[in-house]
Amino acid sequence: MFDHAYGSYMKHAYPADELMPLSCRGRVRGMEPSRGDVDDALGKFSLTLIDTLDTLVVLNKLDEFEDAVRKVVLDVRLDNDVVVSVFETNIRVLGGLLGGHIMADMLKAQSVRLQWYKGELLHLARDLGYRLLPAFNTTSGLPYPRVNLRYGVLSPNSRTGTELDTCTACAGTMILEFAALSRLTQETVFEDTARRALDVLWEKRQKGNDLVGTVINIHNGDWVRRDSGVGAGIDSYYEYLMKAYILLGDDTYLERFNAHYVAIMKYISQPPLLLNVHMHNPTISIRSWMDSLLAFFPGLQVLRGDLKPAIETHEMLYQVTKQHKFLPEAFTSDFAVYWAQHPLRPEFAESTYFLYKATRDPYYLQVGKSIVESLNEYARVACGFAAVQDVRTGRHEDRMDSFFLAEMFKYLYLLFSEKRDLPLDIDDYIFTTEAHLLPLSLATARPPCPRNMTMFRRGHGEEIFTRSCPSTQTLFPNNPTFTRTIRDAHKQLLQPGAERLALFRGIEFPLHDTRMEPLEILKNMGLTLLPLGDRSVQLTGIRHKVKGSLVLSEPYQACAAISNWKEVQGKMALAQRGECMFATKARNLQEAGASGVIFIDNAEGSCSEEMVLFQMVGDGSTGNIVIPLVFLFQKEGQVLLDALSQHRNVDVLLATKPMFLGEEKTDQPLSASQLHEAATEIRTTMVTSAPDQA
Ligand code: DMJ
Repeated sequence: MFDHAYGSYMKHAYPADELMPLSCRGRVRGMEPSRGDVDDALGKFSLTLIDTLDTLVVLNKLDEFEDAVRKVVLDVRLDNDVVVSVFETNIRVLGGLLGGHIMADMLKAQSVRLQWYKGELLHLARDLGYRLLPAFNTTSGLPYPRVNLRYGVLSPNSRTGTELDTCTACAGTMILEFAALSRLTQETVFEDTARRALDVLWEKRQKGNDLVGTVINIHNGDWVRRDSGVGAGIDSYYEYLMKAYILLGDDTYLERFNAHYVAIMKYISQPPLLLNVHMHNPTISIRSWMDSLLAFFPGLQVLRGDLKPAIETHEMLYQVTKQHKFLPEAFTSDFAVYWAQHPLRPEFAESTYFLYKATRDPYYLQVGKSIVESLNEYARVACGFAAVQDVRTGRHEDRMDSFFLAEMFKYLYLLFSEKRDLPLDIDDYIFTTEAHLLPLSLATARPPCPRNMTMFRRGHGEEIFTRSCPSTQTLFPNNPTFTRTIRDAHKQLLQPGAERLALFRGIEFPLHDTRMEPLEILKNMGLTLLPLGDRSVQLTGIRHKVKGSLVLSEPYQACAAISNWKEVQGKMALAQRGECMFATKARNLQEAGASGVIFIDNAEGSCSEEMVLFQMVGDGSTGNIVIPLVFLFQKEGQVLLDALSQHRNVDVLLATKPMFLGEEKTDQPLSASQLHEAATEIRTTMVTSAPDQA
C-alpha cells in the first residue's frame, strides 16, 4: 500500500503524496485534476510516507520503518514551489517528521535498529519549521492559512498572501509541534511563534462567556464567522490547549482550556449532542446538525476526566455509525445524513480508544471491531482503503488521505494490543492531533527561552482550575457498570424504523408506532394514568417516582410570581411553554413551593411522534433549581389537562431516569438521597445545556 504512494516517485519529478486506491497509483499534485482546498495538504513532499512513519513503529514494523526513514532522508525535498496549507503541513508533515525522529532516536538508543541515524529527520523538521514561519508574519501574529514552501508568503513568486482570514484550529494547532521542535533544536522561535498565535486567540475570545468563533481575520483579529462549536474549524484548538499543558507543563494552557471547557459544557454540549451556538448569543443553537470532526471530542473529555458526557456523546456517535455504516461528514440531530461523504476519518476510532483506555469496558472493543469490519467490508479495495463518497450508496472515491494510516491504523491497532506487544510504552507519549507521538519527557526539557505567557485572568471560580483527572472510582463510586448505566439511557436513540425522537427528562424514547395514542405514548415514557376511586386519576411512573397532585399554575405560563401559591405548595404544577425561559418558570414555581413542574408545549397539536429531538435547557446560570421538571408536547399534555378537568384529584408520580437511580426493585417512594440525586441530575441538565427560549 505504502509503495503505491511512494512508487510514483520514479515516474514523476516529485514523489507522490497520497495513494489513489482505485487507480492504484500515487497522487502527485498538478498531475491530477484539482480538488480545490483538499489538495493544499499535498506539497510534493511524500506526505503519506512521512505521516505514516511512527505508525510503522507502533505496528512493530521496524524493518519497514527503517526503510521508510531511509527513503525520506534520501528523497524528500522541501524546497518546492508549492502552496500548501500551514495547518495540514504542520500536523501531518512536521508532526510526522518529529514522530519519526523520536522513534528513530529511541530505536537507535536501544540498539535495535538505525545505528546510522544522525537526526536527519529532525533536520528536515527544522527546515520545514523555517519554511512555515513566514506565514506568521502578520501584524496580529495569527498565521496566513497558506504558505509557498519555497517563496514564503509575501514574495512576488509566492502566489499566496492575499488571504484575510483563517480558521481558529488553523491558527491554534501549532504549539505541540512547534514547541517540540524548539525543545529538540534549542531554537526558541518556533515555540514563541505558536504561543503568540494562541495568546491572540485567547485575547480575542468573547470575554463574557469564553467562547471563540470559527474564522478570524488574521490582520486585525476580528471574528469573521462567529459560530462556536467543537467540530470543524475549532476542534484541535481546544485539543492543543489541553495537550500543551500535558506536554509542556504550563498552567496557562490548562487554565485557558478549562475556561473554554466550562463554556462548551454550558452552551454547546447538550448531551449527547454538541450543537454550534453563536459566540455572542450562545443561548441559541444555530444549527441542528453536527460534523464528523467533533467525534474527537469524547476522547478529549476522557483526557479531561469528564467521562459521563464522553460516554454519552460517543454512544450517540456509535448509533449514527451503526445507522450509516460510517459517520457521515455531517448528520442532523435526529441522525439523518446531512453531508454524505466519509473520507475515512479517524476521530470516532480515536474516541473509542480513549474510552477503552479509561474504562477497560470490553464494549469499546466491540465498537472497535465494528469499525474494523465496516472498513474491511465497505472501504477495502485492491490497493488500499477507499474513501466513501456517499454512505447511502457506498460509492467509493479514488482517495485515501494520509490520516488514515497516521491515525486510524494507529488507534485501531492500539485498541486491540496489549502493552507487552508494543515496542514502546505508549503511556510515555502524547498524541498530536494527527496521532504523532511526542514524548512526555519534553515537559521536563527546559524550554529554550524564558517564559512570557499572558497572565490568566483570575476569577473564574476554583472549579475550573481542575488539574487532575479523577479516577473512575471517584467519579462513579462502587458502580463497576457505570459505562453501561450511562450508555443505556442513550441506547435507544435509534431503533429500526424510528425516525423521530422525543426527549423526556433526558431519556430518549423511540416512538415507532405511528398509531400510538397519547396515553400509550405516556406509558411508553414510563407514565401511566390510573383511576383512583370515583373522582381521581393517578399518573404513575413505572420506575422510581416523585409524587404530587396536579395543579394548574396561575398564571399558566408561570413567567411571573405564582398567584395560586397556596394551591401549588407541595403539588406538581402544570405550566405552559412560552413567553419566558423554562428556568424562569421553574424558579417561580419552585419558590411557590411546587414539588415538580410539568411543562406543556404551546404549539397546538404538537406531539412527540412528529416533533424532532427536543431538550429543555436552562439559562446558563447556576441557579438552584432542584425540583424535577418534565416537558410534554401538547397532545400528550392534553391528556393531563383532560384528566384534570374531569377529576377532582389527579395524582402524578414521575418516572425518574434509570441512568442515575438504577432499576427499580420495589414500588417504594424515593429516599431523600435519591430525590436529591434526581434533582441534581435535572439541575445539571438545566445548567449545562444551552438555554432555550421556552
Ligand atoms: C486529521 O488530519 C486531524 O485529526 C485534524 O485535526 C482534523 N482531522 C483530520 C482527520 O479527520
